[in-house]
Amino acid sequence: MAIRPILCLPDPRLRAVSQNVGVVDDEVRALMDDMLETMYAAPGIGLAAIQIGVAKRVLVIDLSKKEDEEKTPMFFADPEILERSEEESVYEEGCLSIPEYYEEVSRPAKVRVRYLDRNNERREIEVEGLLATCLQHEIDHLDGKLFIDHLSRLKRERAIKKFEKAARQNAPAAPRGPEIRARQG
Ligand code: K1U
Ligand code: ZN
Repeated sequence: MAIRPILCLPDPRLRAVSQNVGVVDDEVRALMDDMLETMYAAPGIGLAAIQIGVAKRVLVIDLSKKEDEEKTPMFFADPEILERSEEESVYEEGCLSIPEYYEEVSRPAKVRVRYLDRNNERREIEVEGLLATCLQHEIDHLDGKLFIDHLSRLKRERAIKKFEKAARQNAPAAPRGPEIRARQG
């Protein structure tokens, strides 16, 4: 198992649409293990494969709160939302790819989801509460969507600008070409 770097806004790979895996084999299980370790280390309650740069429709979730609490990891491959409730619920969401930025998002309160589990068994679950919110947030990642896409245009553009600026400031300085040195010398 390995902790992998998490991509952050404005990395364009976060906008990729991920591909179905079809079968959960040892390679997909190894990816799930790396994702789980990366999510626990962050820490977070969910992670989609594209957040570590892998464009496969795989996600992990663990909503257990305390470090000493027994871990309850959930593994999903090729998830599909079959039904969404009309009723919505609002939750203040965060995202490991948009660090230290939180906003309220409204989503369907209940969803029915079909997926492949870690043992390649096809399953269907109906979920509500934080699990419904987190699953929808992670499935959005698989479609290249971020939670800021659910906000007003003003809030979304402000957030994107903030992270673009941070990325520019953290970027290594461009190497100076000989013509610049010649002009200076
Ligand atoms: O997908 C991600 O970026 C992970 C994200 C999941 C999520 C959080 C809240 C609502 C919907 C989806 C996170 O885990 S952000 C971090 C977080 O919520 C958290 C971190 C430590 C302890 C408890 C929660
Ligand atoms: Zn996220």
